[in-house]
Amino acid sequence: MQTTEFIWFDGKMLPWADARVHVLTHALHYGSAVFEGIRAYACADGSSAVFRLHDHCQRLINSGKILRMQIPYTAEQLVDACVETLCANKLAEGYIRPLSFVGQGEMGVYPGNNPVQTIVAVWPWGAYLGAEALEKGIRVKTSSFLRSHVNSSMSKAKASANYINSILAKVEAKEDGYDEAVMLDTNGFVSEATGENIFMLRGGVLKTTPLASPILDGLTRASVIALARDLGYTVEEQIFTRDELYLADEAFFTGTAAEITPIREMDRRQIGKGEAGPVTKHLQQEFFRIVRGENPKYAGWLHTYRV
Ligand code: PPE
Repeated sequence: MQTTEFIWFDGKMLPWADARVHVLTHALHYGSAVFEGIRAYACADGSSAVFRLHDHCQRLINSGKILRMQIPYTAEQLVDACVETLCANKLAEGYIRPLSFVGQGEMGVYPGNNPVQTIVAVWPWGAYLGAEALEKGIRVKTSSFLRSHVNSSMSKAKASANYINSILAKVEAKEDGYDEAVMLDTNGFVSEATGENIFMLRGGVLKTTPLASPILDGLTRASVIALARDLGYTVEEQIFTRDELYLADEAFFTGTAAEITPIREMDRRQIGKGEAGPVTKHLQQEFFRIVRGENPKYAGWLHTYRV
């Protein structure tokens, strides 16, 4: 990865190499941490825009609430920490990773009074699923691993521990020669990918998994639902099966890291024409205009700064 100079650590701006924790940090043993992934984009006028920064910071606090992990900052303070870290690193475009974790103190599953510590790191991060993915689409497979039941892992928390489920699926998919995994829920319906929500288009209707499924309440998902409706598309939040996806005219993933990534093949079946479809391309194009501050209608989604 491309490193930067500073990491925000509980209010202090530390040199990258000095942002360290002890090996008996609770989170390292039990996964007791929550995080965010946020993107900042360079705009044509020389400023930069962070996409839905406040919403991401609020989601971090919400994730903590679900896990009974009290994060000692307000969303506004976290917003400031993110912008400070971007500016300290003179990063006009890149990825922002806030993380709150249970620190060192007692060992054992019960987190007790161990401190909750927070960091914000930033770094340049290109296309998540490879340079060609955004344009040409990716190949995916149904994972043999199910997304955890809604009452097993709390999917609405972006909790580090949840990602062992994603890692199992991602490694399997990559080792089998695919780019990403589509995960089914414990009822057998499509849920999401290892780090992305999923949309399919069939017969002119866009469908995405409902929040009652074991999925993260993705901010890109919510933004694409709103954008698609504004553009006149019909969007339904509805469960669907893997074979409905096989017959889709178009399908794509959404996520901060993955942005809007078309799916061109699933389980060795071509999706639509086997390329990024016209609706996917339309949404992609509008999405990239919005995040770069080129559509004033959605300026409310952007937090601008200058390095
Ligand atoms: N589902 C999961 C499981 C998930 O991890 C993400 C984001 C999403 C959906 C989409 O959420 P949103 O970013 O709010 O639209 N995954 C983050 C982590 C990726 C990583 O490998 O790290 C991300 O995209 O930043």
